[in-house]
Amino acid sequence: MPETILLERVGGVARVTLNRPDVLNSFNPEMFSRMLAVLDEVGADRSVRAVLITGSGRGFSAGQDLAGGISEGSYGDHLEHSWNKVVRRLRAMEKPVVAAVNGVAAGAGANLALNCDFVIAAEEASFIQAFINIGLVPDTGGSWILPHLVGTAHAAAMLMLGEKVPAQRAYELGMVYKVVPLAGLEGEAMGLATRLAAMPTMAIALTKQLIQAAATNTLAEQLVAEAEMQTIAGKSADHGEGVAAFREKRKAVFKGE
Ligand code: T3D
Repeated sequence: MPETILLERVGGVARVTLNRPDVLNSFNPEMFSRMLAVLDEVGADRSVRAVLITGSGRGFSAGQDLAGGISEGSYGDHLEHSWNKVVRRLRAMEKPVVAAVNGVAAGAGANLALNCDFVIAAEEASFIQAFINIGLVPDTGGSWILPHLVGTAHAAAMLMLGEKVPAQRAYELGMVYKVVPLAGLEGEAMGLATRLAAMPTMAIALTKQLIQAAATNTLAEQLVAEAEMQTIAGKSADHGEGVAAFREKRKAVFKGE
C-alpha cells in the first residue's frame, strides 16, 4: 500500500505530496495521522528551511474523504483532531510553506492550500468551497481567510454559493501568488521553495508571524510586535552575515540561524 503522504528532501526543501490520487487526494484518518507526523517532522528538522505541498494525479485535494473517512462522532470533535491541527501546524511552522496547486482544490483541500504562505496554481487548477453542496459550513479556516483575502462580497459567493473559482480568477481576486502552465508548476514552485530555503529563515518565520498578527492587530499593536520581532531578528547570525556581506560587497550566505 503506498504512503498516503510522500515526503522527500531536496536540499533545504521538504516536498510533501498528498498521495491518494484515485479520490483526488481526499483525506481519510490514516492520511491525517501521516500528514500531522510529516508536518511535525519537517517543522523540527533544522535542515529543512522551506516546505512544498502538492498533490499527485489530477487534483490537489478534495478535502474530507466522503466515501470512507467521514467521522462517526461530532464533526466539531473530528475537526479539532484533524483539519484544525493541520492548519495550526502550517501557521505555526517556523519556515515558509509553498502550495503548488496542481488541480482541483475542494472543501478543506482548498483551505489547506490557502493556509500556506505562498500559493502557486496551475492554469488548470480551481478552488471550490464545496461544503455548502453537502449542507455543511466552511471549515479549515475558510470562513476566516477568504473574507480577509477577497472581501465579503466574493467570499459570500464562494462560501454560500459554492462557486468554482478557476486559477486565473483566483489570481485576480488575490487568492494566489502566481498562475503558471501545469508543465511549469513543479519548476516554478520548487524554484520558489529553493530560493526561500537559502534566505534568512528566522527572519522569514518572524515575518510570517507579523503577517498573521496583522489580520487582527491595530497599527499600534503591530508597531509593538514589529519592534519585538526586530529585536529577535537583530540578534540572529543571518543578520550579522547580511550586514557583513553588504559591507564586503559579496553575496550573503545565510544559514537559517
Ligand atoms: O468530518 C468532518 O468533520 C467534516 C469535515 C469536512 C471537511 C470537508 O472537506 S467537506 C468537503 C468535502 N469535499 C467535497 O465535498 C468535494 C467532493 N468532490 C467534488 O465535489 C468533486 O469530486 C470535485 C469538484 C472536487 C472534482 O470533480 P471532478 O468531476 O473533477 O471529479 P470526480 O469525478 O467527482 O472525482 C474523481 C474521483 O474522486 C471520483 O471517484 P470515482 O468515481 O472515479 O471512483 C470521486 O468519487 C472521488 N472523490 C472526489 N472527491 C472525493 C472523492 N472521494 C471521496 N471523497 C471526496 N471528497
